[in-house]
Amino acid sequence: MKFATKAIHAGVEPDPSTGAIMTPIFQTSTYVQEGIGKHKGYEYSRTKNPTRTPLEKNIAALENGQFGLCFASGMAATDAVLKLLKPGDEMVVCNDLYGGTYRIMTKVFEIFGLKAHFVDMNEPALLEQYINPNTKLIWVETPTNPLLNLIDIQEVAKISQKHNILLCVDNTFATPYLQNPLDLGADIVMHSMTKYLGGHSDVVMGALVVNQEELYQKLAFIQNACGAVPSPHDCFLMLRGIKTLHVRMDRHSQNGEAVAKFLNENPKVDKVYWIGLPNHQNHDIARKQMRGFGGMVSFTLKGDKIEDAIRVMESFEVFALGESLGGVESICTHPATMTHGSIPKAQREANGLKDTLIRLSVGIEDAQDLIEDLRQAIDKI
Ligand code: P1T
Repeated sequence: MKFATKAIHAGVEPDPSTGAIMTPIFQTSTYVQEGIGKHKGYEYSRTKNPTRTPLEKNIAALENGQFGLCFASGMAATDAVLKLLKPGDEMVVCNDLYGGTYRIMTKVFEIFGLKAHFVDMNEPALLEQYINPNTKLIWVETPTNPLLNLIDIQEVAKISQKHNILLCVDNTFATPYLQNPLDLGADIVMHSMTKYLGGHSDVVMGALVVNQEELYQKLAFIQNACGAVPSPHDCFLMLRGIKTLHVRMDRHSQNGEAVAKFLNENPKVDKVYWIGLPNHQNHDIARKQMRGFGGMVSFTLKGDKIEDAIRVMESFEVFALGESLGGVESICTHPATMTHGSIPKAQREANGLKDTLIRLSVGIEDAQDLIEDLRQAIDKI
């Protein structure tokens, strides 16, 4: 099956008791058993729920994987991956990444004895120097949040396989429509489904997809033992959102291109970060491992004054100011104070993330309206 057909049908069957084409919301915590050990595959909804099961099959199919697991948030999915490790283990992590991922690794799991090395993965060969016998996980986010760096998944996978280390790729920005990390050698794909997969800014959810049965069993154990599972209602909303993922992503990419080109030619704009621009430092990697460029665009203004950046962000009429991304509506975020505030300023700046950076999640409104909104906001400075 091709992607668009999988997005709508994979894992989803008409309800056998009624023929309902949409998966029912099985709002139940438990299931009546006919006798001890005699049940229809469902015992308790933390372990399994019939609205969640089709969704887990669907996200697995979209990632060309065997097994999917859904969690109450993207962070809960990340938490489950980190719980595969034990005290004394180390991980090598890309240095530009979602602030919450940095925070859980440093502020939560460091206390339990895990050590994270945050490194620039532009040159994958260089990450080998951080690998030692305790290294158990390589964590890659690509494209990265918020600087839209690209990491060559195949090159990193060669290193992870050589050293027998798990490779987890956070595929939130790309979505399975634009990139499939398992096909490129990753062991685990992680998603914040809150973003493009849900697509309507109304659900918080995460997912993991794997191919190896043993790894799936370990993660399914953690999912059930720790219990950060999504509600049946949220699973229904997520299944509904995913049905239009391919259509939305095409429009996000088109609008992303229009916005990036406008910003690139605006005399008051300094640097534009969009992976589809031929002058993007890793544009060749985008062409190699992705099928499109998406709608995430970051930029800085000439003169690099924080008051100018704030003026622009507060002047938008169509772009909403807030956290999150990937919804149908355009959102503008100030990473330094919002999504990446938990990364110390010195470290943020060492990674190239300035306090003046503006991040746009370009929605699927009319592209001309978005450009006019950017023009009037930038004209205010
Ligand atoms: O918010 P949650 O569903 O828990 O997902 C966390 C997460 C993980 N990975 C990436 C790349 C992310 O961008 C996020 C969440 N990010 C935002 C809320 C944001 O505005 O960047």
